Amino acid sequence: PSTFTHEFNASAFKGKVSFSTGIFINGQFQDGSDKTTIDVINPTNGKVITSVSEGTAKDVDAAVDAAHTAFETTWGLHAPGTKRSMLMSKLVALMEKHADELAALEALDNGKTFNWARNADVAGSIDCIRYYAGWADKVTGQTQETTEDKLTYTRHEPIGVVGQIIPWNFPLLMMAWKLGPALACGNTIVLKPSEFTPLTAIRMCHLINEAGFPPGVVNVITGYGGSVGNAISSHMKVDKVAFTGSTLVGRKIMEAAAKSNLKNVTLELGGKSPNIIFDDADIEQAVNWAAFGIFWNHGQTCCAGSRIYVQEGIYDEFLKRFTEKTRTLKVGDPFAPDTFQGPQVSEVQFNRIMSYIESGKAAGAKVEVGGERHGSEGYFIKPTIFTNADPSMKIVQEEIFGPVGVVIKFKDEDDVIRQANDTVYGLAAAVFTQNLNRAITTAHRLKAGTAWVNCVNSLNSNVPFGGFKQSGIGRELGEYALSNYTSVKAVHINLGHRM
Ligand code: TXE
Repeated sequence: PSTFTHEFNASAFKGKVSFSTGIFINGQFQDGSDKTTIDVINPTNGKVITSVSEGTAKDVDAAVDAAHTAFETTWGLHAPGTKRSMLMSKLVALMEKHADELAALEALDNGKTFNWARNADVAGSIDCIRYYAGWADKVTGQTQETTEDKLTYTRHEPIGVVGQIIPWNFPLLMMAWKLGPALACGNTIVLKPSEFTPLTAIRMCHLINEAGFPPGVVNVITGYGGSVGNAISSHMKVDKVAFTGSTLVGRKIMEAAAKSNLKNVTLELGGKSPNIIFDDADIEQAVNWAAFGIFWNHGQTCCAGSRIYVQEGIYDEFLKRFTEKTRTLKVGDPFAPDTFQGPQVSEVQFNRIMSYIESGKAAGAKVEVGGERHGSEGYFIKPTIFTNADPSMKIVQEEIFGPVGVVIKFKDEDDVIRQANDTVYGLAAAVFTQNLNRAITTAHRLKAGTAWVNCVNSLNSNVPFGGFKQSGIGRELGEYALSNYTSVKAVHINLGHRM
């Protein structure tokens, strides 16, 4: 396989990075079986950064075999929790050692700023693996009292070989969310990163080897969804598939699982999260959080607060301040220290977002700020706010996954709850108010897997995250995620009951 070499020369990070970019099976880097490659594009200028090996269904077979062997010999029930925990802690130490490099790779490949990559993505990934390293020797079953002539207990056994398919919006963080609980519980892994952002996943494979994980415990196949992703989700010897991405592909994954071996499925899908701002909110804080809610990570966040409902008493004031705040968000080079927003991840995503902006304009919504590309090179889009939108418009109903928010006026609590819940999604929701009762009752009435009060996009490794309705199945993070990666076995032992 080829080697990726890059010289970073930004004030945020200087240094040469060089590593092999093959697919990673049984601890070895190798070319894909067809010897083809995928170009990795720099979203700031549309130019090729490097190319990585393209995996195939045949490579998935080899990875699954390696994962099976590891599961039956060196991992699974053969590696005690203390050993799994120790190896995961070694990985954490290596991620800390290479944190700046990982952040620089993420900024280069995805377009997010180095600062956010370092302080959110990389820091959050380290925190997540560390959190699950702590769980690895604490995954235990229960004993059940039945009758005195019987002993019954449960074991939480690893499921086996798990497939994990992840997106491009938080490449390293989504890898950490997937690897952490799966490894802690003793599963072996075949993971596919997004074809748009494979670099940090490949770099992690080097760190996984260096940490001393037995070969085959983690296998990473770079490649396309239709080939590698489909091969994983329809594989007869993959026991579980975990996916983060679009609702459209989530359906395909479930279908492939159903048509193959009925593998266990967990999904983290799209969202169109409401952000509700009541008259009595601290308006300055509401403006700052609302901007963070929709514009952080360039709007490419599954829980982005894309529908901003503002009560009529403060609507004009909020809109004025929100528009002003939005104008101050600096768009540009991800490595410049004062940049808030870099380019969208890819040309496809850029075009998708621009077509949503055009559809909003054509449907008669008003652009308060932004509404066009930024500059003439790369995939930059100005932070955009729409008003005067009808609830049936695409910009109100569909996930745009870009820096595009819609501000909508509402009258009272019942009115806004009805509008907020009028969506096929249910990933997250936020409410801003200084009235405690209203905060809690609203949080409880919103149909969403996460309800934020006076904050947005706030995540912790020990707090579960996942969706109601078409936003997903299962929960990531926290103790809850462990149940995605264990099979419960009930053991009944007869102590003297004779037939
Ligand atoms: O996602 P895909 P795309 C949403 C967001 C965005 C839209 C499209 O609205 O605009 O999805 O983005 C793999 N079998 N989200 O097209 O295709 C693919 O290779 C198995 C929300 O980039 O869902 C990649 O690794 N796998 C989201 C992963 O699925 C398949 C994050 C996600 O890509 C496959 C990303 C197939 N048939 C996009 N086809 C979130 N919830 O955070 C593709 N893949």
